[in-house]
Amino acid sequence: MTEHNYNPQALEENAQQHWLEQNSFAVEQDDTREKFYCLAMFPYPSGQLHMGHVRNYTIADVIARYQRMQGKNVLQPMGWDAFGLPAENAAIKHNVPPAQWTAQNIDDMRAQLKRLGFAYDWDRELTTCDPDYYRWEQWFFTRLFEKGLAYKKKAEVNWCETDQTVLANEQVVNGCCWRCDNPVERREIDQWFIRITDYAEQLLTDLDQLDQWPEQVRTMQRNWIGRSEGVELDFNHNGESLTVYTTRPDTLMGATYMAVAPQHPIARQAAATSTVLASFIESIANVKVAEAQMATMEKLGMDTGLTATHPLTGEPIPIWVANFVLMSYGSGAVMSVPAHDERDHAFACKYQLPIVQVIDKPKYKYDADVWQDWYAEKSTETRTINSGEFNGKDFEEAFDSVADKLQELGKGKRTVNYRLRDWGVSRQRYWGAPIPIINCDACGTVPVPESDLPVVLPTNVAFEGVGSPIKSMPEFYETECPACGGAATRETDTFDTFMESSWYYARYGCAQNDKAMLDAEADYWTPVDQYVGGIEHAILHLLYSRFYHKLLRDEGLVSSDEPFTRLLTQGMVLKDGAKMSKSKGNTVDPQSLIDRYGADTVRLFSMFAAPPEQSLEWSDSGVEGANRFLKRLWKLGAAHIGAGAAPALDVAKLGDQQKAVRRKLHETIAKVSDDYGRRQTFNTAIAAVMELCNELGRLGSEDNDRAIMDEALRGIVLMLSPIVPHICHALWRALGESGDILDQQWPVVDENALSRDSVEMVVQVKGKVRGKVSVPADADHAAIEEAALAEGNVSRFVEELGDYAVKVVPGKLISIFPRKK
Ligand code: ANZ
Ligand code: ZN
Repeated sequence: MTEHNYNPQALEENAQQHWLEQNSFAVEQDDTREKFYCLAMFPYPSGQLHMGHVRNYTIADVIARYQRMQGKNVLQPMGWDAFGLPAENAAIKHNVPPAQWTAQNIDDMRAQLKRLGFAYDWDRELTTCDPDYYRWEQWFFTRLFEKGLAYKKKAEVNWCETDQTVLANEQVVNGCCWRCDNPVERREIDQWFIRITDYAEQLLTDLDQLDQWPEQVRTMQRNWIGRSEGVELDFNHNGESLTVYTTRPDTLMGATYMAVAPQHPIARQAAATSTVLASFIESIANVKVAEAQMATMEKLGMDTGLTATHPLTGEPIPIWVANFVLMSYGSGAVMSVPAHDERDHAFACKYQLPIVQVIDKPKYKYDADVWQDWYAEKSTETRTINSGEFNGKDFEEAFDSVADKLQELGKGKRTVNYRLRDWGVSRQRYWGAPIPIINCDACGTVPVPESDLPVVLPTNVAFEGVGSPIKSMPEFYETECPACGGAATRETDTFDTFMESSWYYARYGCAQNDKAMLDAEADYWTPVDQYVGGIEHAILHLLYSRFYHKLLRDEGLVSSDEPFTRLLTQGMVLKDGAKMSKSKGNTVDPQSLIDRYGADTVRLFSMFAAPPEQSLEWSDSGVEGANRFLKRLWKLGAAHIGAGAAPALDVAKLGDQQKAVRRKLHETIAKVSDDYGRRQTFNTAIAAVMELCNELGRLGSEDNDRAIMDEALRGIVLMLSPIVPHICHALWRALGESGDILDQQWPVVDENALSRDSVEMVVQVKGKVRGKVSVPADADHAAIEEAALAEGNVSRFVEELGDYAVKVVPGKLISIFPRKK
């Protein structure tokens, strides 16, 4: 070892070879130690690692290694989210089967991850397109089917014409496909659904348990679930009830018209007798936009000529068909209160329908301009008007009394509604797990029996167009009905790939088990103690996984309620202020950086450049800076080690300078420990270590100097080892240690080193700084005062004061001022 031979390529290969030989990261259940399960969201095997991956996986690796040094039994696995559209697109483009393309990409990316030195238990590696994995998903789906939690229905869906597939609501972004960005249409198709709505309440209330999740993510989920409390009430139409859902029963006396969705039975009924109405309904029902877009569309409607009877006044109210009413929410019909709902108001103005104000805010005058500011308020300041027996009430009083009245009359009941819809899991694409269902003319939908699972997706396929090849493969879909033995056909749709990613974290706990989906070991490892991933998954993946975990729990497969105890959402990697991405052509290839500087430099830069939750701005000079620091560290180590074994520390003989350096060392340990564990700000931890390294320049070559240098180097190497494990592995060995640094105890603070024998205090006279004095740390008031007055400059100003008083702020300030007469 010499000061100038920091050779990351050789040294990193050496460390990785050692870990491989020792199988250093393979773990098993161990009930004598606390377990810690650290996981980063697994990648889609696109073929190449990008800087976002590097950042994501480095953050998780640092946490995993740190926790291991806390003495915990740490699991950190890795796998592949291997189904999905890009493989099909590549197949069409390059004429290779998706399975082959995917396998090749996985091999390439695995090699890149290994080169970065991540502490993965590769024995648990899993690939979601492997039948050994998806067979359990198919099995679980048949369990859900038997419990009535999976069902098929014709449903209007979001359809992407470009990708030829159905999209979940979560996959529609601003009315466009989340993948290809083309506008989404509405279509009616037979679909499989999973009843996530049965779990809406739990998914909402259990968010309260997740106090180690970013508040932002919890809020997004809360809004997505969209719980509202209201009343379901019946208007009467020709002796039949026309049910509406409202969150504002307090405005019931202001309902001046009804609006129904174009698919509502009343709309259909009216259409039968009017061709004008029929063609209008047809035109608005077939609008090809996603649900979210409807809110911003122009409001269109038409009078059906029918009326409904108001449940309290008995007055007839006109029924309109309107494009803003959704058939899939509430009852598909609304009572419109144009004075207090913006949408109803716009509609009433457009079609000249009556507007009756029923809420007033006595302090404000009704005025069309300011009215907009409070007309929809749910407040204790408002009072009901024009509402007969309900007049003079604030929001809650009016809500309750109208709700009670309706309940009494048998015309309404309080209900809770959720915006959340059941999860549509069918996809018309090829590269996914086949839905394990057989359609039989005699028996209907029949789940594939467990003994016939998995239903293997044929991988030797030719792509001719965008359509799924298995839809034209009789050898795949022609089969026998498991119930009656008759001829039947398989489902040719495949699962949404979010199905695979919703439970993979649990499967890592028993990845090799070929007898069961999950087992006791999987239950031991779950929940994940630390999950790391992008904020873009705040709803989709994180909501589905939470749901799935509860399904697994209710099947008796895990015993916890939630899958991820602590969540860290890392920020994006930017270059010149824009997100690094292939489409923008501003990517930096991690591989070329590794080739040039080594993995430790890449890891150090990505942890040093920003706190993990914030975006990281790419900087070439930052990378060089990281590399320079590692060279310096190497040099520091080499110089010290080259000078021979260090003498033992003699605490009794420490000089002031030496004490100061040692204090800095232990202050740094305290700070860095907090940065790693509680704050998770690794950038400030690194900065503190760098500062400490500078401080070491104050040491000379006396015995105690060398002893402190030895102590400090060991501390630094230990503290940096989660971030730059290779160089630390080498330095640890060079310091004469035989054990693995991986398994060392995290350094502990020596409280004695922190104590200061003397403290420096500022002296003020009449509020102005007049000097500084150094006093013993345990000096009493009299001694401090004496020391302050002994200062020449201070005594000069004190003389001018005459009678004076002294105030002491311990450890900081001595303030001298004239005594009031
Ligand atoms: C009368 C009313 C008066 C309403 C008022 C609001 C304000 P959330 O909170 O999202 O649950 N609504 C009910 N079903 C609907 C459907 N199928 N399509 C479109 N809108 C529907 O929204 C509940 C409110 O949305 C309900 O309360 C209803 O309008 C409307 F000053 O009823 B409200
Ligand atoms: Zn049958």
